[in-house]
Amino acid sequence: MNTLTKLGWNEKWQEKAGQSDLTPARIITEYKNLYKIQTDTSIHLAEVTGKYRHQALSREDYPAVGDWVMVSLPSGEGHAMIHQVLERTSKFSRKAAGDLTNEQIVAANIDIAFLVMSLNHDFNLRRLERYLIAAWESGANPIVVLSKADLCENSEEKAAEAEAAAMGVPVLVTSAYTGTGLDELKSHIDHGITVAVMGSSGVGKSSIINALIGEEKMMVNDIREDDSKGKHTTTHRELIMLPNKGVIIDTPGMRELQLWESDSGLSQGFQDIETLAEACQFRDCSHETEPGCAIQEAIENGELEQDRYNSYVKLQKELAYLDRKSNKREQILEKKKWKKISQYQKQIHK
Ligand SMILES: Nc1nc2c(ncn2[C@@H]2O[C@H](COP(=O)(O)OP(=O)(O)OP(=O)(O)O)[C@@H](O)[C@H]2O)c(=O)[nH]1
Ligand SMILES: [Mg+2]
Ligand SMILES: [Zn+2]
Repeated sequence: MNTLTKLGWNEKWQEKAGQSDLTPARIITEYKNLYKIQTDTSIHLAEVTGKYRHQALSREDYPAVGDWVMVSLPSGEGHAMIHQVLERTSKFSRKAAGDLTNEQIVAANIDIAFLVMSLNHDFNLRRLERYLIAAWESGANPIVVLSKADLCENSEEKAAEAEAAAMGVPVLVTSAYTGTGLDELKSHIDHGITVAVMGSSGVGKSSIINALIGEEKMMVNDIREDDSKGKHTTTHRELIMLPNKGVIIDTPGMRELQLWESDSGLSQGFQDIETLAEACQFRDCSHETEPGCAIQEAIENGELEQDRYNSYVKLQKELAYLDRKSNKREQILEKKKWKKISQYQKQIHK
């Protein structure tokens, strides 16, 4: 099998690439304005062409780790030039930190998202719900990976709680130290599959990847006693080929996952609540004080946890707010686009 195929290249990508003199490559690392790419035969640093930069309207138009790009290679020293990003099949996005209206793509073209949560300090069902929504929205299939089982005495109990919140998504109990659950993790990865590993800083994402590849490739800070604290050990997103099959993307821990958008992710993540709501007496039930409210009833009889419902309401509000923001942003982008077009036309007519 050639390198490109190992990286996940297939007929569908070939079709998207069409007939081209350019070389296909995958983005394996992203730095500031600079990328590391892998072609079938070599690895290069790469940047986008001037034309590309000129046409890009916003951050999500730029390549992200996992993207397939069409490049021209340098004849000698120098960077490869990225001319085109092939249309993504999936993207895991978040709201860019400190920026209300920008989308940050954490990883593109992923098939599976490992949502890692440690069984000690990081365990938090509300956070898990948030990750699940982002994963559903991404187009990838989520798998919940509970890590550091060796540090937890009631991991079965916690797994059951996570299963209840994850509704049908596989929940695996693992330990990078003892090897628990790693075979099951591996069983989800196949040829041509791209996995992205997400979660808070210090939950053991890089350790899991090291355990899967069987060597200490990714940096792990062994002095750190606790998770969720201190500096991030992994600082760049990076795509790595697994020794047997598939590729995996390591990501720096997120302090907080701010949702970017969700058309269907929220519904998929909270199907239990949306199904209940269908049984409310009033179609426009606000699930507060109305008679015949199936949700209030389910909370009372313990079928639905109050915390889970609160979480749903909170996330819904957050997404509605973002939606209003991003409508505004679309308008700004539209203006930008027309400005670019008119500048371009002026240039031609000079
Ligand atoms: N006890 C125990 N400790 C672990 C396990 N996996 C990782 N650790 C420790 O947890 C700490 C963080 O591990 P990393 O793999 O660097 O975590 P990370 O999620 O990649 O962190 P960032 O790169 O900062 O996002 C290190 O000190 C590891 O040695 C495990 O299965 N059991
Ligand atoms: Mg790491
Ligand atoms: Zn109701």
